[in-house]
Amino acid sequence: MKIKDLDIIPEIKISKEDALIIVDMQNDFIPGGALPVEGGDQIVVPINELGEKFKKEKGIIVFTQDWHPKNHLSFASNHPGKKPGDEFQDGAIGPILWPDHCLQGTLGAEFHETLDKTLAHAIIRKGYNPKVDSYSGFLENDKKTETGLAGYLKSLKIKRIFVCGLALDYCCYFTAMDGVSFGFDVVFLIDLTRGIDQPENNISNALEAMSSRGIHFAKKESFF
Ligand code: VGL
Ligand code: ZN
Repeated sequence: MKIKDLDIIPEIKISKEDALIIVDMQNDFIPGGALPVEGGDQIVVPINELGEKFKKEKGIIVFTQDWHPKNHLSFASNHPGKKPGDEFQDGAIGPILWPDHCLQGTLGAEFHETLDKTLAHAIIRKGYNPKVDSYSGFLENDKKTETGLAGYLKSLKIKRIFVCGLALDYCCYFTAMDGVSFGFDVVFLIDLTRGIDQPENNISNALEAMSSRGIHFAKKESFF
């Protein structure tokens, strides 16, 4: 499935039952960082502009932040003989190994300097257990440890979430899919994300799975 084949919601009105989830807009995922996502720099300003709109319409805005310790088992450097990009699946780590990225307290883990940090009502950190990766903003990859995001949104009576940020086929994808599991209406903002596309066809598979799951797609222009 390709981006151009998706049905796009033409018009969206934001209410206070809506939340914008801005996933992992951190230096390490932007070109020049440790795990750069191609074009990641192009979505910062439009995300800020949509965030402003959410703020005006009283929607809730949450940032997620990948936040790993040095001994995190998703890093190839913690597996002798392995390199970033190698396929690897062991429990809650995989399907590939990553370069060291988003180390707690480093510049790489900080939000991109152009991102408007004042927009966030809450920031959810994830990936701090060395043995368990956490792509989703809701659930760690063991599929049972919650980050608290679902409870936070439910306590605020949020019904619908909009997912954008990095990377399309990892943290945005898993956040959107888990959003459905937790009972939210999920809208994926396809022009406000960029993907890694490893292993092969990962983006296309993610789009297919999200469509089948009832996730909707929209663009920034759907709000303006
Ligand atoms: C991510 C790979 C490893 C992401 C985080 O934000 O999509 N991808 N850690
Ligand atoms: Zn990570």
